[in-house]
Amino acid sequence: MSNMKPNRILVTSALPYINGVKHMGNLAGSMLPADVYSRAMRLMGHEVLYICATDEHGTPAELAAAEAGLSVSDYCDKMHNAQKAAGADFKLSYDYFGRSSSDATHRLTQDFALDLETNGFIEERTSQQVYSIADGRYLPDRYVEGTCPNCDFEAARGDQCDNCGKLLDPIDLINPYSAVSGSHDVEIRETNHLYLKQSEMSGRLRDWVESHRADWPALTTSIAMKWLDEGLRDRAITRDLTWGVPVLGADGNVREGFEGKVFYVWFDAPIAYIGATQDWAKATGGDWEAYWRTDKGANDTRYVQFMGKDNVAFHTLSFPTTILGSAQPWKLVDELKAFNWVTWYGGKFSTSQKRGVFMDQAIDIAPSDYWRWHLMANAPESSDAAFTWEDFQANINSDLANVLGNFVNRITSYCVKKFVGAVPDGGIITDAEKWIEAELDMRLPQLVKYYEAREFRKAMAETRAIWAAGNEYLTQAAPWTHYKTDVDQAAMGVRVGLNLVALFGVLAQPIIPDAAKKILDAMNIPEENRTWTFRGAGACLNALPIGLNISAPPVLFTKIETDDIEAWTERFGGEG
Ligand code: B3M
Ligand code: ZN
Repeated sequence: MSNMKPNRILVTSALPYINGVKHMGNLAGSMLPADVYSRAMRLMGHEVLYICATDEHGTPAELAAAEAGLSVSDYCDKMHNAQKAAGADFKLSYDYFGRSSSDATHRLTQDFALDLETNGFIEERTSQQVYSIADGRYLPDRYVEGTCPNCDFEAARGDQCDNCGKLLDPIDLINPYSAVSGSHDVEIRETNHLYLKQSEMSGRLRDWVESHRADWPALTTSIAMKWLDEGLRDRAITRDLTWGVPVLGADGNVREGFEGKVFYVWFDAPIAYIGATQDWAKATGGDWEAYWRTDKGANDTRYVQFMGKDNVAFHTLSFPTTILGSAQPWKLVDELKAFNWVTWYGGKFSTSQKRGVFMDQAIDIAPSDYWRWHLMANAPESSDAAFTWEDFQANINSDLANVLGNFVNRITSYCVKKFVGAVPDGGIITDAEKWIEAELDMRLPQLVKYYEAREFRKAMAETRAIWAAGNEYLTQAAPWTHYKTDVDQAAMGVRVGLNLVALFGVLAQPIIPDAAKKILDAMNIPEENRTWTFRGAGACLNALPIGLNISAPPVLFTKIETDDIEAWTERFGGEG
């Protein structure tokens, strides 16, 4: 039922900043949905390349390294590996998890900047910057904090106010102070920087965003149009920092007057999507140009980006300005899925205030399948979504343990007990079989459509409804009742039930891969039969060969107890 011909799909998710293992909100708002989508598209036979990387430049890296007492380079090495490990714990199936600090991204960034300047989209300007006399340095972005001019929040960062989300220029801050030393002994000084002339691209950007109004989520297009309607400002794309991509002239040497300056992290970070793809190609022999160069096949690639709403402006305005302004055949994004935020009981996650659970902690208290299911079933698509331990417990115990786990266990255990653990033949088609076939003929194509449209809450709800239909079938077919008087008809119920178990295992792979593997292993489904192309419910219900030996899988989901919730609330915070 897929309305997509087999396709080459490039998937990227917003690059997690290097500073610290990410919280569940970061996971839910970019990497996890990108992974579920990538797995679902692979399952349906598409060629998918899922690229991500650590975002290693800018003030987040420098400040965090200083706090850790490490050089920035050593800190990035350490934290790249920590984030890569956290991704593996959550079964994030990146084809490559790269680093924005790689040579490939350095080279690409410098080439883009030269092309943009040649084409008149970059120019050098003198600007005003906050300078700390006490620290003897300029204070770009997060090096300076102060009162937000928009909402009076007193600890706003120089680049963005955490309280109201507004993007700021450090000189906008009221009562600024150094985030390094806390000193208020600061002054505004002139400094020269390169500016990306977004304002000159706004007409083309508006046309491009308008062209996607029908197929992009309203959240994406509304954010882009808001910035365009406010009038795009040219933005400084270099900083007075030492860690980052150096600013080179056409001769390959440091550009005159730019010693001690590097490109702004948001200029090079999206370019790292390309750099990490080049690093993937270097590591695997793959063809990166088929994904990124429209003169080398990328027009046949569908590029899908995943990110949180605070990253949309950069991905719909400044990065496309870089791509379009280069006048090189680089690929623009085709689909952009933006998410609202997962909140912690309605508030922000915070390490310092012990509010929220982070990836490395979460994996210690519950299996990745539990988190994957809960975060996707409650994905913050049309609004922010509050995480609560109570909802987490309810979803896991009901959806996974009761609806899916109980179904699988009941029918496989019964087959082992009464039909020697082999798929039995026999029986006639009754209303029960007609019902489940009609139900699946309606629901399975719908599930495919939700995945293709990247509507994750709906895809999860449809998946749960399919599991519930399996339980309803067993209630109608009641093999255990028939067994007393008509073993053949009992065999029909068991056979169809086992085919449902196999189908549920195949469909669970994008979401809860560990449980899916246990189910498919117990059903003796060979690896090569674990992809899925919908050919009508009838085929799904008769896929297993008669006589196939199966077993009852181990307990798939242990219920979450109230004691667990109390302990986790104590450790990670909860209501209030
Ligand atoms: N590192 C994530 C953030 O803003 C940022 C994304 C970059 S994607 C190129 O938290
Ligand atoms: Zn603010």
